[in-house]
Amino acid sequence: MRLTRYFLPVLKETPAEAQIVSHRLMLRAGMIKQAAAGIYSWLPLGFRVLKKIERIVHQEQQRAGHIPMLMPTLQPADLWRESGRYDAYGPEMLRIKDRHGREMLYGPTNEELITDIFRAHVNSYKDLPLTLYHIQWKFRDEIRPRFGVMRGREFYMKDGYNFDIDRDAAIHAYNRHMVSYLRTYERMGLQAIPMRADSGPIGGDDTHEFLVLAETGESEVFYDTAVTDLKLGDRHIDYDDAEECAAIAKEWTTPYARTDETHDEALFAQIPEERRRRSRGIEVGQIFYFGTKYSEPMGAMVVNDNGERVPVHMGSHGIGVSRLVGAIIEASHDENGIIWPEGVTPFHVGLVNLRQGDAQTDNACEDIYKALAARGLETLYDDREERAGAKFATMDLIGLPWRITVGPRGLKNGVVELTCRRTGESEELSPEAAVERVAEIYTPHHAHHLGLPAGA
Ligand code: P5A
Repeated sequence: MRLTRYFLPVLKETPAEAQIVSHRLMLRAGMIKQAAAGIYSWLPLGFRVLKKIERIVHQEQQRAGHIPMLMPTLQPADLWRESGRYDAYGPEMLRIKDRHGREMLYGPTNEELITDIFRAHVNSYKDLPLTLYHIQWKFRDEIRPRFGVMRGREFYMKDGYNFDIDRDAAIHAYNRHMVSYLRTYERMGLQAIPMRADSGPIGGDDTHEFLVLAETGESEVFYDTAVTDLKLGDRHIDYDDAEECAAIAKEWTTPYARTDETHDEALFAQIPEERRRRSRGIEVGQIFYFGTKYSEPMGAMVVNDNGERVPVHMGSHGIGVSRLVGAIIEASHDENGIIWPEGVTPFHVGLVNLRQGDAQTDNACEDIYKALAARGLETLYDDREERAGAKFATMDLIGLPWRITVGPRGLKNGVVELTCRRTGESEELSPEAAVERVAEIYTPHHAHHLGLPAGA
């Protein structure tokens, strides 16, 4: 993408209304624009990051064997009366009447809608296990929307629902989600710690939230630093293997890690003092096992292998896709701007032309731009007639992890400069070698979708 043809409305001033760094940087980098309190338009740069995150979520869900679909944002109120949640949900639910006076709502979550789909089509244990998910906009009329996309009213969520014959099978689904979530967050360059939490309006006793540690987080958290040493890395995981999933879930949930809702001071005190931490975190996901809470009142039954009709055991599992954009920035920025992890960066590399209009420099940039594209790399080419300082400031603000800088002086010696946004370190290379290096850096990130179904 050539910057002269793009839409990147960066702001020079720091917007006064933004209280936390991710909100400030998203506004300054021209990623979002507020439409109403807690409701945002995603401008092109923000949209690219949102889509990158969404893609990782899709890939990891499908790797775990979960099936994508799409449900609507508007739902009939009657379904929620069946589960008893229509009144229980309270003023956070946006209630709407259509022209015929029918009561509708903008879905804050989809347990009822998916249970209705299930009961219409599935009758036998032979069709289980089944996990369906979608990524769709949700609406919660939060009393205090704030921090930009972090606590929005309209927000983008991945929500998945498992249907299993009994508790054991549903607990496997729970563990499978936990493991796939750990992988999902790691690919985004985040450490998200599963913490025992409270289930709130979704219900059930088994629930974990995934928290990214950050001073600006809305949740108070208590943990043993042993949990922060854990990493999945390149481990091969067989998601159908219940024992393997349970073992990984146990590894992550054995060290003490809880939110203030479930915190137990006596248990916490048993951890060696040097490993005890009290901090804040951003909740980027939550998983639930709630058994037959929805299947029983809504009649989602299957015939088991004894010929009896039994309610299915269910759980639901959410990832805050739009919130993640803010959470990643909270975890990865410096005083000059955002520093995108390679897995979610809106463009893989920035290309800076130091002497726009100089034929040799322009030609070298064009060649590099084409060579990067030929390797499947997305480049933001700053082809504006601007001072070098202004171009660097824009690149630093929008946070592309790698930058290739091309100027007449370097070209005289046959070199361009490759700069790492995170460390600030630069190296001089031939244009070909610079392209090669960037391609190498992204190879592991591009390899992730291999072996997945089309569309993943
Ligand atoms: C699980 C999926 C649920 O709704 N039902 C379907 C369950 N869980 S949850 O914890 O309430 O939400 C899942 C994740 O969505 C994000 N989230 C939000 N993001 C931005 N703004 C909001 N107002 C907001 N509310 C929830 C969180 O990341 C949460 O973990």
